[in-house]
Amino acid sequence: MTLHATSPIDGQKPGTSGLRKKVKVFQQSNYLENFVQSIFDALDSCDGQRLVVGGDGRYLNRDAIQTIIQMAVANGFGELIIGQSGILSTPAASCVIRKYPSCGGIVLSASHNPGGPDEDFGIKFNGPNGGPATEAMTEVIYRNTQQISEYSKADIEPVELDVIGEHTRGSTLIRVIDSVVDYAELMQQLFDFDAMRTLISSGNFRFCFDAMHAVAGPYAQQILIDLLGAPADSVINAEPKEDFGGHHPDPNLVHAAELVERVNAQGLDFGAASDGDGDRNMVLGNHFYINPCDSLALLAAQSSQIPAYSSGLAGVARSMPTSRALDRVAAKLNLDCYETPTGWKFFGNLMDAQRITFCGEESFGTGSSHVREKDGLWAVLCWLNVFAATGKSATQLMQEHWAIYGRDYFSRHDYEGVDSDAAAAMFAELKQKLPTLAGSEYAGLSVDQADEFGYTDPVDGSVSQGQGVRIFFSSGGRIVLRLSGTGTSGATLRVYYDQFDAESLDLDPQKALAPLMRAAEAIVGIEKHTGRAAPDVVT
Ligand code: G16
Repeated sequence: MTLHATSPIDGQKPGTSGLRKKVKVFQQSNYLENFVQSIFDALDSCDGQRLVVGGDGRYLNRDAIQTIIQMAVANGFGELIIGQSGILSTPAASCVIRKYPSCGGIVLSASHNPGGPDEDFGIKFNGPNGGPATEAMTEVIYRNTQQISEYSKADIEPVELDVIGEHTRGSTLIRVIDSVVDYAELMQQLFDFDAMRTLISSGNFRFCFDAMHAVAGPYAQQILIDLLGAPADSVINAEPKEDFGGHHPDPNLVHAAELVERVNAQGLDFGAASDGDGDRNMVLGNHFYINPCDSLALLAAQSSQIPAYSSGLAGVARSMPTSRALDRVAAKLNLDCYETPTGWKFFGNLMDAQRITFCGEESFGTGSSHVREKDGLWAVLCWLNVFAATGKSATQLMQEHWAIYGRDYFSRHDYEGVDSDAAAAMFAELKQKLPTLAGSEYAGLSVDQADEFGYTDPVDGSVSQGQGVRIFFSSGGRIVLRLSGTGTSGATLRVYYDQFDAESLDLDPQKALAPLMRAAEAIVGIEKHTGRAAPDVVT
C-alpha cells in the first residue's frame, strides 16, 4: 500500500527558514507526510534522483527520517544519502548536497529553538545548490499543502541509521554516511591547518567551543581536537542530545552562559558556541563580546589571511537589519556590498552568480560561498586562522578594526510571545505614519528617512516586499522593526538599533544606543501596543 488519502492541514506555510512548529503539531496524523509530499511534488521529478537527508538530532529526528525514507522510496528516488544516526549539521548537509550532485536535501531542525516532546521541530528543503529553497519554491510547496489529497509511502523495513552502510528498499539505494568526514575535508581545503595547529600547540593560546549538546559536537571534536590537536576540554557539551540537555541551543550571552563564565574565569583567549543545527556562531574574546555584525566585518577585512580567500573576495552581503559595519569594509576594499532581506536563502543567488564570497546576518550567521548555508564552525575556524596568521588577540583585532573603520554600535531587542493581533495593529499604525516621519524630531533625534524595505534580487529579478520598517536618523543612527519568521508561538517583535561612531569606540552599546531606544518608543509606542516595558532578550 503506497497511496494514502489525506486532506490539507492549515498553517503549513514555511517561515524564514522552513516549517517550524511544536513537536506535538508535527505528531498529528499526516502532518509530516503532507509537507514532505508537498516538497516532492514541487520538484520537477523524483524519479531516479538523489536526495540528502539529515537533521540536528533533536527529538523526532529519527522517526521523521524513517517516514521520509518510506516516502522517498514510494516516490521513486534513486538514492538517499543520510547522515549516520540521522545527524547532519545544516552546513554539512549543504556541503554533501554540493559534493554528491543531488536534487536537494531535507534538513530536520528548528535551529536554536529548544527540543523535546513539548518543544520544537522543523523541516526545510534545500535545493541542488545546497542552499535554502528560494521563496518561489517555498510558495509552490505551500500551495501544494493547500491542495494535497494523497501521499505515497512505502511499507518497508526501517533502515539502520546508526551504522555506516548501504541498503536497498524498493529500487532506492540508501547510503548511511559518516556525518563529519565530507565537511571536515572541505574545511581542510579552506584553512591553514598547519598554522592553526602551531598556534594551539604553542600553549600560548587557549580556547573553548561550546557545542551546546547540539549537532556541532561531533564536528568540533573531529576538527578542533583530532585534526588541530586542541586539548580535549576545549570542546564542551559535545554530545548531541534530543533535548539539548534541557537548554536552548542558542549561542548568545544568555543561553551560552556556561561558555562565557568559562572563558572569563579561566582567562581563555577565545570562546565560541554554535546552535542546534550548527549554522550559527557566537564568538568571544577574554571578557570581550563580539557582536555578529562586527565579527562579519572583521572577517571580511582580514579575509586575505585565510588561504581560500587570499586572492580576494568577489563581493559581500548582509541582511538589512545587520549593522553597516560590513559596508565600511566593502567601501575600503572596493567591493560590492549587497543588502538583502532577513533569511539566508537571499544570499544563494548572489553566491551562485559569483557576486559575493562572504555574507552574514546579525542573527549570529556568518558564511561564505564554500557552501550555501551559514556555517558556525567555519566562522570559528576563520577566527582561529586569523589569530594564527596575525598573532593578535580577539580584543586587539577588534579594537584595531574600530580604530580604522569606526564602530557601529548594534543591539537587537526581542519581545517574545507578543499577542499577534497587537503586533499587527502596531505595524499597521507605524506603516501609516511612515510617510510623515522624515523631518520630524522624536526624543531629540531628527528623522532623515523612513520606509519599508523591499528587495529586488539582482540576479533573477524576483521581488520581496514588506521586509521590515527602517527609520534613519540624521545622527547616523537607524532603527529597524520586523516580526520574526521563525517563532512557533505568538509573535516575536524584533527591534534592531545601530549607531555609527567614529570617535568613541569603547562605550557600552546599550548606553550608546539609548537615544535611539527612546526615539523608538516615541515613534512606535512599543509598550502601549505590546504591554511590555522591556524586551525579553537583548543581544
Ligand atoms: C534563520 C534564517 C536566518 C535568519 C534567522 C532569524 O536562522 O536562516 O537567515 O536571520 O532565521 O530569522 P527571524 O528574525 O525571522 O526569526 P536559523 O539559524 O534560525 O535557521
